[in-house]
Formats: sequence, C-alpha cells, structure tokens
Amino acid sequence: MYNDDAGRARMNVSRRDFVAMVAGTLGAVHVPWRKQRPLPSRSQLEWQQDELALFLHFGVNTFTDREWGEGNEDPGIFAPSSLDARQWARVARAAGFRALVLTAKHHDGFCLWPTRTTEHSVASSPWRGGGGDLVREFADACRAEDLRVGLYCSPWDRNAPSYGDSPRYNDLYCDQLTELLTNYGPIHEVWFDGANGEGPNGRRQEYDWPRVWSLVRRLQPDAVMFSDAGPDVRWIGNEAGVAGDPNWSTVHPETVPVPGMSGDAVMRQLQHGDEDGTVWRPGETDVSIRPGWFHHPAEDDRVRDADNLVDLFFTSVGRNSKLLLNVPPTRTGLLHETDAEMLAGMHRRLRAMFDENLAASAERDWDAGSGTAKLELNLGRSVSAGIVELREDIRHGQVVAGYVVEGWDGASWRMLSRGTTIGYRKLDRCPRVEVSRVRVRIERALEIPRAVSLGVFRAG
Ligand code: FUL
Repeated sequence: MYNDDAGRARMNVSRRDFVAMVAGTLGAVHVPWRKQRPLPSRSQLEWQQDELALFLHFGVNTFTDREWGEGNEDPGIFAPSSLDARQWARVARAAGFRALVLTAKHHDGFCLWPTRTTEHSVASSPWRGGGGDLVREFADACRAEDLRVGLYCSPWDRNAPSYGDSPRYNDLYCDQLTELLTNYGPIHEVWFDGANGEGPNGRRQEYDWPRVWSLVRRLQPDAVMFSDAGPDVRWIGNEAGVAGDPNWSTVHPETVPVPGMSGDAVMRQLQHGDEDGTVWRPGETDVSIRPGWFHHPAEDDRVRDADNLVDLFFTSVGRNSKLLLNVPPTRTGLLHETDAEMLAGMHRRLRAMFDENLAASAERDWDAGSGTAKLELNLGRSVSAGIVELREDIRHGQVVAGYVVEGWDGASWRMLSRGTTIGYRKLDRCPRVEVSRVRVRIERALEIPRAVSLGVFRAG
C-alpha cells in the first residue's frame, strides 16, 4: 500500500526534531502533542482500503417509478423479469469495486427478503413464485465475486402499522435487523439513514439508536455501521459526491449524537470532521450515477459519464473518503447497459491514470536538517506530472494539516499543489509540467507523521 518505505523510514525522526523543523519553517508554530490520538479499527481500515462500493436501490419504487414509496404498494408489482444479482456483482468487480450495499428495505417498508416480521415482502410477490429471497441471492453473488456485503434497512417504514408507536416499532426493527444479520453470513457494512417520519397514529417515531447499534455490534462484530452519527463511518454531509476539504477522519461524537440532525455545526462536522476529534469516524461519500436513487426510464440519458465518475473519485477517494456510488437495477432486475458502460469507462480511465507511478523507483531523501520537514524524490529523469498522490499511514492516525508539493523543472521549484489534510489518500490534479524532482513539505501537523508517501502520475 505504501510505496515509500525508504521515505517513511527517513521520516522517523524524533518528535522534538520534528516540532523544531516545523517551527523553523513557519516561525513560532506550536505543534501540540497528544498522548493518544484516535486510530482506525481493523474493520474501518478495511472499509477505507476498499475505496469503491456500489450502492443498489431496488424495490417497489423501481416498479412505480418513484423515489419514496407510500408504503401501500401492492407486492404484486414486484416482478423483475430477469433478475440476476451475479450481473450486478460482475459489473461491480470488473469496474474495480470491492463492496456492494443493497436496500434490503427502503422507506416504503417492502422487504427484499422473506421476513417473518411482515407480509409486505418478496414472499407476497410473483417473483420466483413467492419463493425468492433477494438478500440471499445478493449475498451469494457478492461472495461469488469476492465482494463484501452491505445492507441498508431503512429505519423509516411507511408500511409498518407500529411505526410511531416507538417501543413496538423498535422491537420490529430490531427483529428485522436480527434476521438480516444472522441469516446471511458476514455483513461488512450496515447502512442507516436518518429519515424519520410520523406513524399512522400521528406520532413521530423515536428510534432507539443505542439498542440498534449494540445489536449490530453483537451480531456482526466486524461490520462497520454507517450513519450521520456512525458509530463507525459517518455520512459526508451531502449527496453530491464531494467530501469536505479538509477532511479529518476524526470527529467529536457529541456534535452529531444521532442520525438525522441538521444545522451548521452538524454539517461542518460531517463534511470536514474535526482535527482534534476524539473518535475515528471516517466519511463515506454516497452519490448516485443518475439524478434519482431508484431507476427511472426517463433518466436513462442522464447517467453520469466516465469523466464525471472520475471526477467523483477525486472528490471522494482522493479526499480521504470512500465512494459509495449508487447504480440502480432496472425493472428487469439488471443494471442498465449505459450505467455498466460508464462504470467500465471510469475503471479504464483510472487504470490508465494510476497504473504507473512515475516516482516508484525514485531516490528518496527526507531532509530533516534545513529547517523544513520535507520529503524529496529524485525521479532520475524528466517526467510530465499531472497528478500527485499523498498518503499517510493511517494505522497510526491522521496528523497532516497542511502541505505543499513542488516539482523541479530544471531551473526552479514550481508549486504543483497545496492542501490541508492528507489521510488515507489525497489526490491533486496539478498543472502539467516536466519535472525531474518532486518534494512535499509538511507545513502543519498535529504530531510527527510516521509516514507520508508521495506518488506522481500522468494526467491520464
Ligand atoms: C436517504 C433516502 O431518503 C433516499 O431515498 C436514499 O435512500 C438515500 C441514500 O438516503 O436518506
């Protein structure tokens, strides 16, 4: 993962030296030292290393052409003609995605598995003669393609009669989660949104989040839980595909204690995290390849193209986030060929961009003596740089708060990019320029970065 072992080793200077170096660069800068900064769990690390996950919105809305069902849809309309979850998984895998998240239940309450908790499910539909289980087919397809399995079970349920009668609905919801988390093998991500409405009794449902989170933790200890409030992975604060800059993986949990909160402080925390946050809760960027989350035939010519998807990669994965890209199956039960084509195009472009790190065999020099904290790479030849990539070794936390990357054009150092946070992966497009050496100067950091690696790529 880190292509810069030598550089990392050289960065292993003493804490006092580093503070002195940064102070030397910037004058009287104070670099605070904290005893224990938050670190990612193994599951959070794996979640982030996957980089790309595919989101699948599918259900009765696919057949009514709506975004939010009312909850009174006839299960008889759920009749995909040639559903093949293996096609979803194959398309995802071929495009470099490593995990999938399916809407096991959306706000309309229709369950894609034959639940014991309600008749409002695939068991009442004509699909597979009422004997189908889409969560099973989905999980099997993911595993056959070596992809991780994620499930979204909407807390807001417009079909359940008990919704709004808070304790009763919370029991039902926990029963549904229990089915999903015990009958389908290892689940890697459990996805919760913050939508919250009133039940038939006219009362607003009060969710029991502590109960839900501890249930998931008990049943699937290795799963990450996503919501505005985590607890493992946070929403990035918008559905436009753009993570905040800066983007810290740490947050103050008391700012967003439960999903569904609004306000400036909440949004700021979701988009940017907090540099002195007390828990590790990296941001996930969910966005759709189409205007809607569900498939609508009228949007078939409004699919994001491959260049647009590459831009999303830069503003999510390239900003220390993970991209959860929604690609909704059509009424046939297959991904639309246009969407599949755009995913393949995105993959081809990303491979062309990142296949060759022009700095892979560069000589590295960590300069700790001249009053600047910088990593310099001698490329040994002149290359046309178009993209710079920075990484911190986040197993040791996230600490860089300001950096500059420069390239030597034969006569002088030219600025290629300047930024704030790095984290797991930071990608900057830079002016195309021929350079034979590149360097990154860390201008501000919370403590000594154990490892920062620098890659240089063509613009693609
Ligand atoms: C939101 C929902 O209301 C949308 O329909 C969609 O599922 C989105 C991903 O989450 O909360």
